[in-house]
Amino acid sequence: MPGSGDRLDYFGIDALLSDDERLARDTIGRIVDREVIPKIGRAWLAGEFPRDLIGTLGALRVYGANLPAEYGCAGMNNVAYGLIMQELERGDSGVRSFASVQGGLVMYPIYEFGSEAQRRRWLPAMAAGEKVGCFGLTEPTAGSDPAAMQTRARRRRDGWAITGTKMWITNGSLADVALVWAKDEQGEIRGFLVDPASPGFSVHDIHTKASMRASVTSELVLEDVEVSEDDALPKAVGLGAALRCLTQARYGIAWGAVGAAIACYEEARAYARERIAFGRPIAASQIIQERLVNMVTEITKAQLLAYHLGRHKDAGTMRYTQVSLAKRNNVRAALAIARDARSILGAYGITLEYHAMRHAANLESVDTYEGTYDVHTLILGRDITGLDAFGGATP
Ligand code: TGC
Ligand code: FAD
Repeated sequence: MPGSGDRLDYFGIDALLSDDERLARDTIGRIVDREVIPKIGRAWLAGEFPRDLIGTLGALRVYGANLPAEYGCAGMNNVAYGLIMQELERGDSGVRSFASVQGGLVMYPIYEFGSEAQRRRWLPAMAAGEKVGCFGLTEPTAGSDPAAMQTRARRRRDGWAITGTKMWITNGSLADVALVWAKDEQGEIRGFLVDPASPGFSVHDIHTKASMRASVTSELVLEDVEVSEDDALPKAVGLGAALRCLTQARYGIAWGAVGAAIACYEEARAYARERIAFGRPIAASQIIQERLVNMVTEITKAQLLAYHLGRHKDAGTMRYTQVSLAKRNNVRAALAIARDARSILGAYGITLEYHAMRHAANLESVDTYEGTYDVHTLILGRDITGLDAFGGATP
């Protein structure tokens, strides 16, 4: 019966995939089953990113898997890439986040906005997991509105000097290269590849998170950090360049959320079939069945959105507003499913032996980062009405 097996696929999306797409999904799925799921609860509790995964996933060319093979990447299509993100987030949002930032937010801009020398220098090493990147756009006082950033890049004789603070930066203290966005003296936003070992650069990890605990999140402080002209991304000029990177990461999140939701649904279904209350499995009660059916319905809708979005991306017809719709819907749906799965598990659901609570806590971050639910509402509202509701008034 569709949907009763190990992996939920109620509408038979598997049959729409090519052999290569299935292979990518199943290869990474097996790694996640073996290397992530049995260990991640402990890492999450300890507040540690499982660093041994960096090389494992690099060897499988997970990072920037949709970038060309000539730069050492896997050269996969975007549906295969999305399925990989789905599998990683079935394990943990922090693991998917590591790969999203590495591939979508650092390798993609180097490929898209970088010089040939920058591509050759960074992409093969990052694809292999030998070098790690982070992406610094958000600041302590500018998140949803990155145009309000305070970080400044001043021209020097042979390069630039950057001063400012970036906040909530995934992979911050793991990074060998930080892509930092700053405004030049004309107010134009530019992207720079900054060496974290540079004088004036410091990184401070954030340890008080109750979400995304198996992920490194940091503050980056830059005090007059010198960056040579060779490390400025020549085509990363204007806010639109930074926003195009976000589109890549948001695309992966739309798929990743499906993975987290499937993990929670499968756990809740299995538990409900075993758990006896009032002399019968709780899954025999109408209320529990309705909740499981609602999960299957929302996951199926999210799967179809992600799949169709991926086909659009491969055809070159994807619009960034469609990515907003999929990210907004799929993450909010996954969050609701994770919370509901947690409650079906009763008291056991609050522990890290089960996965629903960890996913629910992580998804709070996913709902906020890469554009909050509200920001995507306003992006879509602007698209369908032609009117901008973001504001602009001075408080
Ligand atoms: P706006 O006028 O909307 O845009 C300026 C230009 O950029 C174009 N554009 C986009 N292009 C591609 N993709 C997108 N997503 C784009 N969004 C906008 C736009 O068409 C325009 O082009 P042009 O030619 O007309 O100049 O600029 P705005 O200042 O009004 O921006 C508004 C807003 C809210 C949409 C935008 O700033 C935004 O998306 N804010 C949310 C910020 C955000 O998502 N930050 C994420 C930081 S990174 C992160 O969270 C990583 S988490 C780890 C992980 O990913 O796993
Ligand atoms: P704010 O922008 O201050 O928003 C606060 C609230 O106000 C939200 O509910 C928002 O929806 C609402 N709001 C804002 N504007 C409006 C409006 N016009 N109308 C209605 N409501 C509005 N950033 C990076 O650059 N790189 C990273 O690697 C990165 N990793 C992250 C990892 C984690 C775990 C987290 C939690 C965040 C990360 N971020 C990163 C930052 C993230 O992108 C921002 O948190 C996000 O963009 C929201 O910004 P903010 O937190 O400043 O919230």
